[in-house]
Amino acid sequence: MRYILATANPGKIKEMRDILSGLGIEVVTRDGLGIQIAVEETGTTFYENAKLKAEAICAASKMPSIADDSGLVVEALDGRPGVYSSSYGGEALTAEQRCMFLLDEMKKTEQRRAKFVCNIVCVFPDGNILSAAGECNGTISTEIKGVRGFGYDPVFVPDGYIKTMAELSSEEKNAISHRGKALLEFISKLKEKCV
Ligand code: ITT
Repeated sequence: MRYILATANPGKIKEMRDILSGLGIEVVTRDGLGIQIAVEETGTTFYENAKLKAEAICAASKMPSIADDSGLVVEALDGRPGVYSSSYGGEALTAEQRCMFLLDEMKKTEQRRAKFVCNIVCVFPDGNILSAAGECNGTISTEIKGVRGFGYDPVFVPDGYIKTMAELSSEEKNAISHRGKALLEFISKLKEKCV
């Protein structure tokens, strides 16, 4: 069975494609099928937003749709940016400016614990839904470091590492990331469903 990825974020698409193809799942992108609808993320949880995206893309493509909703949850900021990670500090900011904005906010605190969270929701054309979640714990660095990955990777140091996520290879990131863990759980549920 072929799946469509409900995300428009190129960083997510690369990681999801790498991880899923390694597990034998064939995926196509929204761009690949010319599906350009914008989905309003009106939910207040990662799960709700992932479900909204998967439902909309499944309705448009008539294919099983895998959505990822994810973000960075910072303890000292009461969980911000959380579900609003992609627009934190202002819609128009670049990823680097968003990281700078976060480092600025962190100047008010000594506490740097944070986690990346990812919810995967797959909606099938018959209405069935399969979901999975993953987290990656770590700390917020004091400066921007590394050029790999995307988003907040240059300011996130995973537990057990002294490098930021943006200094890790894609294989290293996928092995420990919130997205890698969520997709692994998703595949295991998918296999259970299909046997
Ligand atoms: P789609 O809705 O099209 O999937 P998006 O980027 O808007 O793309 P989200 O609403 O889920 O997706 O926002 C997630 C944001 O959280 C993302 O833009 C990054 O800023 C951040 N993020 C999520 N996963 C990340 C990762 O692995 N590394 C760095 N930042 C990440």
